[in-house]
Amino acid sequence: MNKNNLKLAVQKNGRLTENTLGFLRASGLEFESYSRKLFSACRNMPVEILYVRDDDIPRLVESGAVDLGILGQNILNEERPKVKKLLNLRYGYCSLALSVPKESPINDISGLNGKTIATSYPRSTQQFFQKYGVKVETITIKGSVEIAPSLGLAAAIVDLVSTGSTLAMNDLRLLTPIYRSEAVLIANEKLGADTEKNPVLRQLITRFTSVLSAKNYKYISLTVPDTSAPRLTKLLPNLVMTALPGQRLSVNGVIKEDMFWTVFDRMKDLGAKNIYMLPVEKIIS
Ligand code: PRT
Ligand code: ZN
Repeated sequence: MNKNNLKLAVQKNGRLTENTLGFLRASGLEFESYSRKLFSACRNMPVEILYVRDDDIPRLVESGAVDLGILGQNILNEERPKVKKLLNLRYGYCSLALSVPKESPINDISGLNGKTIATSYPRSTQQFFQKYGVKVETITIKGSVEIAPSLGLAAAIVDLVSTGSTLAMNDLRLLTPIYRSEAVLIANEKLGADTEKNPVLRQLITRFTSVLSAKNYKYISLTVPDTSAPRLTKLLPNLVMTALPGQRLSVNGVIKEDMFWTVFDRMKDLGAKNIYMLPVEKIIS
């Protein structure tokens, strides 16, 4: 390892690993990774990737042992390390949620007054119940929190949920979400002052944001009769139009994905044909 290289800690082997490595590669970082590797030096940038347990990332970044880390927002909320959050990365989506056994008579938060809640997130749990003025005990369990109610350990659980299938499998029902989470990029608080590392950091953030903003956009391509041009320009002002034989125009450009279905029907009315929508990999502006 080289001390002037920017160091980024990522989860070694877990739910965030595949998406994180995919995101880094989409951002143009070239590196080897296989399951037994502890760190990789990037071939094309002075960046080193360290593979660690996600629980260790807050301390590694806070202490400055590494400069950057990628982990779930849920861990930040729970541990509140002194680090700077730089970006939401738009994968690893889940919610921290309060759930009770299907047959439980409890139907609202206040119904849990005086009860015990099993969780790996005691701080988030206590903070949530305090907000509602409800007093609960928490019992901290690191794995398989879902089985605590059936063992008679707790009246409810607070755990991460994504599809909800684990809840269903354990005969639990969701009472209320507590907060939403996704993967985030964090930095050591003093990193901005490191003049040696700053240019690389800026370059990396530019690459990350160009990959993230591309996720919002789609490349669209279609043809319309040339008489539709004025109305189409009104609808989608930033598209490029090129004349085709047969009084038709070829129309191309980038649109916001959430606009697509709203304009789709109107484009049909304008005689649009050969409509293609493609993902955009990167946007550099
Ligand atoms: O070994 P290491 O300590 O690094 O990993 P870990 O076992 O502590 O974490 P891991 O890999 O399970 O999760 C890493 C991160 O992924 C979490 O901190 C979250 O930010 C994010 N994430 C996204 C999730 C989930 N979705 C998720 N569904 N983390 C955990 N779960 C678990 C949840 O705890 C429950 O057991 O999946 C189950 C529920 O899933 P569904 O789909 O059945 O609802
Ligand atoms: Zn962990």
